[in-house]
Amino acid sequence: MKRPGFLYGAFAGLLVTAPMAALAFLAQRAFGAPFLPFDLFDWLARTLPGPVVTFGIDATVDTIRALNLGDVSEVAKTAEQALAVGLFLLAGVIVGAALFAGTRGRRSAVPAALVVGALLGVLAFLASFAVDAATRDRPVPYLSWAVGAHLLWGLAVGWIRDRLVVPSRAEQRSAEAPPNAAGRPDATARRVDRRRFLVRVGGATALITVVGAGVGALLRSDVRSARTEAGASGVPDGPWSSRNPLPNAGATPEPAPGTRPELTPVDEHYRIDINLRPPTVDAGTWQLNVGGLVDRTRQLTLDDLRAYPALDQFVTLSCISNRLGGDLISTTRWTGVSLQRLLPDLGLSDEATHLRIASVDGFFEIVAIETILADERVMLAYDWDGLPLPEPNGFPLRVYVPDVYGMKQPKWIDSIEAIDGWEEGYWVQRGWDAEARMRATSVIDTVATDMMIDETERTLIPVGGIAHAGARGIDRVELRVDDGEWREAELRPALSGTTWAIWRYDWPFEPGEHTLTVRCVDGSGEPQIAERNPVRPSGATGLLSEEVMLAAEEAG
Ligand SMILES: Nc1nc2c(c(=O)[nH]1)N[C@H]1C(S)=C(S)[C@@H](COP(=O)(O)O)O[C@H]1N2
Ligand SMILES: [Mo]
Repeated sequence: MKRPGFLYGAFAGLLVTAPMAALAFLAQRAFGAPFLPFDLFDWLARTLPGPVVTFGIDATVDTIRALNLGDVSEVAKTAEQALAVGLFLLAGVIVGAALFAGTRGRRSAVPAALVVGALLGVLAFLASFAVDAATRDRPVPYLSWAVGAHLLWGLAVGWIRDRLVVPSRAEQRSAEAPPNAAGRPDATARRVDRRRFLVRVGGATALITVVGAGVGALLRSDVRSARTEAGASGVPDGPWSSRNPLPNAGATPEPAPGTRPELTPVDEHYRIDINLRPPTVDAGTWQLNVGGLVDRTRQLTLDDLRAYPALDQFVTLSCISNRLGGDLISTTRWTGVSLQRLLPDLGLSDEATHLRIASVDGFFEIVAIETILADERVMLAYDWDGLPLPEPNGFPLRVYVPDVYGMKQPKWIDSIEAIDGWEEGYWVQRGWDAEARMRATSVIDTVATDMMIDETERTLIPVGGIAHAGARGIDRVELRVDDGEWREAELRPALSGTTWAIWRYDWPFEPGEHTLTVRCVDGSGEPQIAERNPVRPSGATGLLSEEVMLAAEEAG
């Protein structure tokens, strides 16, 4: 008997895995079922060694920047999602090939395929259970779902394999009934039949894939937006910034035309985390578990936390992976409860020196109690710009610690454990800076050649951008044209001591080609580091330059 080889198996794996992914996507959109390919990818991202993961992230970000694909955090998520689906298909191809190869001598591949399917189903469930809060919430239906889907996968692959078996001549001769009306076809005829069969199966699976993915994409995600709901019941009239002037409204200088918004619209705030889809947390059942070195464990609800005096502060958050001049930095207004205020009510024992703050996605960081006692701005935040945190940014609760990069600030937190020593946090374990203090950075957002200012003697080009140095503030921003002197820019008062400051320099330019370079000095008098360093392990350093070409007729 001639058995189809592993290449057929690879193809069968692809044919069956593609519609399975599409149907899983449909199930996610229709019922909010955890999406296997994403959960597996997220599990890999947590489990693989730090350098491998960081290499993957670097390669993605480099590609996005090199090809100029746009918003880094958004495009990177999409690229990772595509990669997750690609890897899922690849796994299907490999297991399909292995199944065909491993069942060579067997009459039927179905029993083996079912066993493999069941195993894969359980593995997929375990991966999902490890990374996805939705799976932990409803383990039984999702276990059945994962095992059922994989059993079907096995059944389909096994069936294809059995259908592709070509009987030998001797077997055909001894066969009691002719396989089809044409009499006794030889192996060549069966091979043609094989191809026809595969084309038919391929057509059917392609159809299921396209329809499943298409309907899934059209469906409005069933997962209700907790932010909208909480916002509807809690806060009346939309974002805080739509109802209030910024604290520095009317201050001078005005930002140069083309400077980024001083307050980032919340839906444009960058997003970085280890999840392909943000975890959805049910605000109704969510609680913050406080344990470890405490007199007794406590469960705090969102209402408990909102009952404390609210602390409002403008915050610029940046990712340690932000490249020089990159877009992984944003500013909004955070509201929450100061941890300093909350601490006495947590019943910490005397040995407690640190808090281990952990999230529903397995992310965690350690905050020293000393830091909390020294700075009332360390807080548990529940609102951004006057509305509950958006799901991608940590709904319902996240931590804020001034002066350190985003990797130190868990989102979606659900537990605080008092411990008696420092530990490495999630990204520190994976090779990033233990302190992760924000580097000073300054960026040219705009050289507004279309908004020149005509004076009697000369014409000025407004140049402007931002400078940021964690909670140290910005003392001075300077601009240099070509190899000239450093000239001081005007500084707009920042929204707070922890936000970026907008600077502006009205440049009395000369026509020609110029290089503009910007640098800053932070509030403690420390100049921005000019030496170039990559983002890993401690955040990017270096000065940014902008090339401009000004034709003679532009001079007034
Ligand atoms: N639970 C959780 N919190 C997290 C992360 C994460 O992966 N999981 N990523 C951190 C990183 S690296 C950054 S830069 C900030 C980004 O916050 P944002 O997405 O709201 O801008 O979240 C931090 N908090
Ligand atoms: Mo980050």
